[in-house]
Order: sequence, then structure tokens, then C-alpha cells
Amino acid sequence: MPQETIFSKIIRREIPANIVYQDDQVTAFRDINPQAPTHILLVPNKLIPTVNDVTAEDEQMLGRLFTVARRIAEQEGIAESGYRLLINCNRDGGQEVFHLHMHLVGGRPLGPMLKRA
Ligand code: DGP
Repeated sequence: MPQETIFSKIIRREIPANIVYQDDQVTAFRDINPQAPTHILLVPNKLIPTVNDVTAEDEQMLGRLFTVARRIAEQEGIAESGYRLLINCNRDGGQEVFHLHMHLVGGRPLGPMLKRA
């Protein structure tokens, strides 16, 4: 069994977070260290550590991440101005919390996608 992270406790509402959306498959809450005016994490309720661990069984839930992202972007008023969705994987991807999550970031011009190392 993969090891739980703080995100499982947030999903079960055992520790506080600013949850903006929750259903049977996905929980979305504001990032504790926002990089832009809108910075929300969309997290599968099921513990999947990284993108490397997704399977065909997860395809429906992964689609749900996108429809929820679209709805939240509209609610945040950034759908038209634009935003970025990103998922980090493992060390070189900069992943810090090993419970797969999609960042929804927007509310300001985000600039080029990658900084040169
Ligand atoms: P990543 O590098 O992709 O694994 O991003 C992890 C993000 O999770 C990072 O932007 C900060 C956020 N984060 C970490 N711990 C907490 C927490 O306890 N609460 C909330 N709301 N966000 C957290």
C-alpha cells in the first residue's frame, strides 16, 4: 500500500484546508503556498502517488480532474484570461507531495512555461 500524505487527511477533512470543491472522486483546495492569485490543487480522493502509478482504471477519474478544473476556473473568473494546469512527477518534475495532484494556477500572466535551469 502506498503511504498516505497530508492530502489524504485534507480529503477526509481531518485537518483544515480551504476546500473549494469535493465529490466522490476529486477534492480541490487552495494551495498553502500560492504562486498566483488563484492556485488550487485538484486531488483524486484515491491515493495514487505519481503519474507513474496511474492505470486504465483511473481514466474516468482523470477526466473528472479536467471537468472540475474547468468549472473552478470559471468560478474563479479566470477562464477567459487563461490559466495553467500542471502535474509534477517525481524528483526532476519537482513533486513534493506524493499524492497525485493537478495545480490550477492563474489570475496573472504566468510567463513562459519553464525556467532555464
Ligand atoms: P508539488 O510540488 O507538485 O508536489 O506541489 C505540492 C503543493 O502542495 C505545494 O504547492 C504546496 C502544497 N501543499 C503542501 N502541503 C500542503 C497543505 O498541508 N495544505 C495545502 N493547502 N497545500 C499544501
